[in-house]
Amino acid sequence: MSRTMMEPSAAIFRNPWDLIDLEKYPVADKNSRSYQELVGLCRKQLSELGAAVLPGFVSKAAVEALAAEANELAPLAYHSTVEGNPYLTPEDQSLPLEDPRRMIETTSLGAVAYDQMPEGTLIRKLYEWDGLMEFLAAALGKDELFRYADKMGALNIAVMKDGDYLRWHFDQTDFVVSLLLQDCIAGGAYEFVPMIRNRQEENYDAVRRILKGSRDGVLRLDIAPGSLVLFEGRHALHRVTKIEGEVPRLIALLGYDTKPGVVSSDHLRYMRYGRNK
Ligand SMILES: O=C(O)CCC(=O)C(=O)O
Ligand SMILES: [Fe+2]
Repeated sequence: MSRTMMEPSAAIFRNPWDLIDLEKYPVADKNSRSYQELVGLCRKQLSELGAAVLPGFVSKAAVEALAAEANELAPLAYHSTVEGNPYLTPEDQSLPLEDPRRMIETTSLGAVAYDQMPEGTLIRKLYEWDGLMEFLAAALGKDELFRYADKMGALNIAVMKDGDYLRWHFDQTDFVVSLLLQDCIAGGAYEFVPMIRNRQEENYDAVRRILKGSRDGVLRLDIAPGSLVLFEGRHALHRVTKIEGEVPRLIALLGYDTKPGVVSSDHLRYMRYGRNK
């Protein structure tokens, strides 16, 4: 990353909280009433929808600086094309073809890994700030959160270019925190079906209908750059529709876990970053 790009932003955003619109989102002031109200609002949205959206979480100036930074990092992204089912399980040929576990689609996207982001970049400052992590724990209703300990997977910038697509899937983790940095010209919509499955019931019929094109219960998150999204993706089927046009969709994915020291598997690292070291 060139120093000319870094210096002006670094001067304006000395502290991680300088990136955040603190008037709207008083995340630096744990003891205030407005902090507690914000936490309450997030919990309510999460329990009703499985998602909480905080539009304009980072200020306009901060989005510009973060997007500029992400555009500089984007050429480092490893692009992968992976076929699979929504459960990310190996294909089981004993199942009927109409079973959603056999309904294969292709995901294609790029990822800039945490270890490719220089120390001191704005996105790292934000992610590495304990204050944000504490706020997220409260908003997600967890006692404590830890940054994901994987040197590649902890923080990612997903780079989705013309024709890229993130297929319908369930997450293997309880939640994802994302910050959209740059939107594409067309496509790239975040679609989801809240609580289509739960711990007791897989609801394969409903999943199959969505995979075959039904719009029954499908919601769209209409988010602008600068929005922070907390999403519980284990029970919600979700996807990002195909990107169209020359401007890539850039989104930061902030990894946390309720346990310390959690890392990714070798297999997943090879798939997502094309390397293990
Ligand atoms: O790019 C997004 O908005 C969602 C990413 C996602 O669903 C995932 O990483 O599992
Ligand atoms: Fe997901």
